[in-house]
Amino acid sequence: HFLQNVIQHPTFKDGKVTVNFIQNTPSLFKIKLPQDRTSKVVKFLAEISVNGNPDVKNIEENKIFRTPKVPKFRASETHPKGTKDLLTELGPEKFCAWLKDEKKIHFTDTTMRDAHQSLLATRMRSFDMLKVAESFAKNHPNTFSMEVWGGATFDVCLRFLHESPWTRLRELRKAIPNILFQMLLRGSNGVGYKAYPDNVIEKFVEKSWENGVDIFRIFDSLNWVKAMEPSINYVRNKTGGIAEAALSYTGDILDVNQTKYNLKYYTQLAKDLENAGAHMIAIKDMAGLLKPYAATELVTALKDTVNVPIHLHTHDTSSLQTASYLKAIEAGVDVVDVALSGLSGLTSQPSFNAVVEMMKNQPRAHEFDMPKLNQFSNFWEDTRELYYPFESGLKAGTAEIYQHEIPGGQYSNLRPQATALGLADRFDEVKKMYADVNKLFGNLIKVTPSSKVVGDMAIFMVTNNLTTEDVMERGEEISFPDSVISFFMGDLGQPTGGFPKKLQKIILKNRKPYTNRPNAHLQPVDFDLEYQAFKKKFQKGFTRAIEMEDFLSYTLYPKVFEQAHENYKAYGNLALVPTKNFFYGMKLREEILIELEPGKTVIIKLLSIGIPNEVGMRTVFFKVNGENRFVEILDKS
Ligand code: 3PY
Ligand code: ZN
Repeated sequence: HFLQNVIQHPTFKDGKVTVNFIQNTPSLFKIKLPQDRTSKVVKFLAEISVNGNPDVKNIEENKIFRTPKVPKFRASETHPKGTKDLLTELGPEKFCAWLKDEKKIHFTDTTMRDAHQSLLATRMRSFDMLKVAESFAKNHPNTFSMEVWGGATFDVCLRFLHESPWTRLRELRKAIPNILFQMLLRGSNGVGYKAYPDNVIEKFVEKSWENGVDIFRIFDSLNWVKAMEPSINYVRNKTGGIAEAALSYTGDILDVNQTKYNLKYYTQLAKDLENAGAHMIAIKDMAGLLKPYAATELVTALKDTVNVPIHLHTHDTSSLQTASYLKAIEAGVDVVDVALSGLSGLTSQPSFNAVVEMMKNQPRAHEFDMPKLNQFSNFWEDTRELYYPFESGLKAGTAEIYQHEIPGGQYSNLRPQATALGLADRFDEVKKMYADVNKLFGNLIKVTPSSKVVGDMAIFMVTNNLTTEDVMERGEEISFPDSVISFFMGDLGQPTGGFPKKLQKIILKNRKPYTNRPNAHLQPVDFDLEYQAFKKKFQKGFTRAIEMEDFLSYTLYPKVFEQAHENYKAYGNLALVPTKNFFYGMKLREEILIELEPGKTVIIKLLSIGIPNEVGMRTVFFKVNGENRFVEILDKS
């Protein structure tokens, strides 16, 4: 490249070369890059180093990061047998019977899904997960399951991390073939915020199983059994996996004044879900409201009511939830959800490490190699530093949760959402309004997406200085947020006890709501036709064959997929870029290694960033595998 530049330079062509020609002509070192994988990744690094990652706000200059250490494991040995092997051997029914007979308490590790969704706005990258995946699988094969997929991770993977969620799942499956994988499925809403046609959910379930999901935790944001039934059936009929149906817990069953969601309500719901075909029942305490003595009551009652194993999920927002686990374990719960300590506590799950210690030398103890388990916690504690701009800001447990009931997974998003709208100093009002809106809406189960509707309305009311009285008295003049209108139309299903009629009229104005399943109104996707059209549209730019999985991503999130595709065409596979450089670019003289594929590594060193020229372009010089390269980047500042 360099010689080409010399030969083609006008001075050289005119035969006017002097001894200082090379020294005085820096453009000779400007080597145009071919559009290969290396060039694309270099272009990305140049872009982020000049303009920053648009997803990252409030950067601390000169922040020092620690180097996370991967706990040792034997790479050459095969994976020890785990629950995945047992499920393959027994099938879902017998597997669940085995679990019910187990005396030991079992653990689901949520580190790679709910923990970072609830603490770090879902930004955990596959790069960091894959670093420790094999080591975890080989060191702790007695983990019951790992929640690694679903919920908000699908959307965030594509939208902000520029990764394919399907590739994440496959890569993790390869590294962890022995432990059950679990995903969170929002029933008829899939992994989105609205209902999708039934045949899309069916295909999604089938493909999730094929790519590695074993346990499908299915919930509905209003606890509407009708909305969960189809997903339960798809898991039963289209996969060899486990249909775990969830009762989303709200309120307080021990409070005699709270009559809507009482013990009877939950036991009936569990019975209905068992009758609908659930292999397991989850208590999904998404806001961390299930207090210790309520856990005793609920787990005891559920054990008396249904014959399937009970799985308990909570968020430690109040810092009280380890006590609830103790009570639930005493009452016979089969599995509890925990997160490795470095990513546990507060809006995340209780600490895996601490709960194992709590049970040591007790009848239901489950032995883990504690020094090793603690090393994994340290890995995540160090890795977490890289994600500091996404921390929610909550520093201590808060009993306020019992008033506002904001789910853990929403809390870490609501504050930035409020801040972006200029409500940073009014977040207390937003939380209070969240509770007021819940009351106004008739006391809802609040979990994605119904929780988003309540959050949107709360932010809307605080922004516009509206009270609940204003809404009831002069709501006819108010244009409500789209999500609120859609909710009152019935787009997310029917809440227990129905919608408050007067409010529904105010919000819908002259539109007529419906009461059957939202999916019943949706045209099924014609897979033969639409998949072919999709392939035609997107094949250009793909470096591999397009798959049905890509089409599903597009069907769920069309705009996000298109953007991710454009990004892929420009920069290639960004999941390979180390997290520090993905979020913060490169520092001058920094040298990094990127493994483009096993055995093919590029060494990239940032040499200099030039000053902007008259049109704002900066020339960024690198050394790439020992060769000088440059990229021109528009400075957007
Ligand atoms: C999700 O749907 O993403 C949740 O985590 C709900 O709790
Ligand atoms: Zn959760």
